[in-house]
Amino acid sequence: MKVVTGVVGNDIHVVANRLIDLSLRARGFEVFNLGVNTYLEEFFDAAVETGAEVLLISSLNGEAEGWGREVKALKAKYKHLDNLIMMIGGNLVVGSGNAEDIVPRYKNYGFDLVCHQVDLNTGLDTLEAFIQERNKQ
Ligand code: B12
Repeated sequence: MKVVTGVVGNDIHVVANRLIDLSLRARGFEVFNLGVNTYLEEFFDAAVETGAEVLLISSLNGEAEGWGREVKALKAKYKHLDNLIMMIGGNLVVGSGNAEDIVPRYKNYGFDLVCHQVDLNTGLDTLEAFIQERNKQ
């Protein structure tokens, strides 16, 4: 299964991105890693070009909050992305915040899976469970 990943916005935190790349590959995913400093349009363009089934966005400096609000409107401009699984994780706000508020907000932005300060393996287990469940339908 193909996954596009990267770090959204003007965010240069690269360590998690490298780990995400390695962990996805170890789980058998085909990874297209756009790296740090990636804009939403670039993620969607890459998803179209690669035919990816999953878009996994990372944010560490908290910028995702601003970008997240643009997701629905921007995605609607692309054809063939209706079935794209949208996942986001890392530090999803500036400063502290609690997942009970953050998760529904990001779901409303258009993400299927939201992992605020969730460790990577737990997040990827959740992704695999989500894919399995979807394949049953
Ligand atoms: C190293 C570091 C830097 C380095 C980055 C070097 C580099 N090229 O990567 C430098 C010094 C450059 C830096 C700069 C800045 N940083 Co900095 N940085 C850190 C630090 C100390 C460690 C980050 C790291 O690499 N951790 C190791 C990795 C493996 O862990 P991780 O990033 O947390 O990722 C894990 C999880 O989050 C998760 N994960 C990540 N993404 C995803 C996605 C999914 C889907 C899932 C499931 C899981 C997941 O998986 C990873 C493994 O479990 C953290 C503090 C900390 N202790 O975490 C601050 C931190 C991330 N930085 C922060 C800030 C504010 C900045 C600056 C804005 C500071 C400044 N005023 O200039 C700039 C931002 C520059 C920019 N344009 O982005 C804040 C962000 C706060 C927020 N969100 O509110 C933090 C949390 C520090 C703090 N406590 O305030 N930083």
